[in-house]
Amino acid sequence: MVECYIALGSNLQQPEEQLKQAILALNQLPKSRFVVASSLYGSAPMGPQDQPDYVNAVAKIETSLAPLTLLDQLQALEMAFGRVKSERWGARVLDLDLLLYGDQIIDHPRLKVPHVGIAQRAFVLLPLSEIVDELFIPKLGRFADLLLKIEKQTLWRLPDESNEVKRA
Ligand code: ROI
Repeated sequence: MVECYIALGSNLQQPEEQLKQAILALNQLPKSRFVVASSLYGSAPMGPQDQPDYVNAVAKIETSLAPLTLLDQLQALEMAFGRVKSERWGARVLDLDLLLYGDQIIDHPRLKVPHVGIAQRAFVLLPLSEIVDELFIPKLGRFADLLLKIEKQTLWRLPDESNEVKRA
């Protein structure tokens, strides 16, 4: 089994509910074990500003699926949640990004791991910091150093009521 981290994001159709359902769906992935999810965070959109705020989280799983098979599974979930491919960096019902696949570097037309945006995105790094202590990210270095370097972005942890499902 390989340890993987997946970023979740939504800013359409009750994003908080979308993320809760998506976390439940990640629990059902074949040949995988769900480990933990971060709290849910609200975040101002990165990219075009004429779209709603996002809800973001990060989940950790262990899997014996190959990287592209895992990607297929994640993309099938995005479709099942009603994602339609629209403009680049536009609003979406559900985004599932494979951030890390063990310590592998993957450079495939369909999949780049570590995920390209990881180091610049507070809405990825902050949730991730809740669920990892030490992590070495291939090509980028120590996770703790990335956290120190991140530029200020608007991000807020959603209230406890929104985060109750994962403590059940
Ligand atoms: N901005 C935020 N805050 N959260 C996201 O998940 C997110 N995802 C994206 C873009 C459009 C880059 N902006 C985002 O894909």
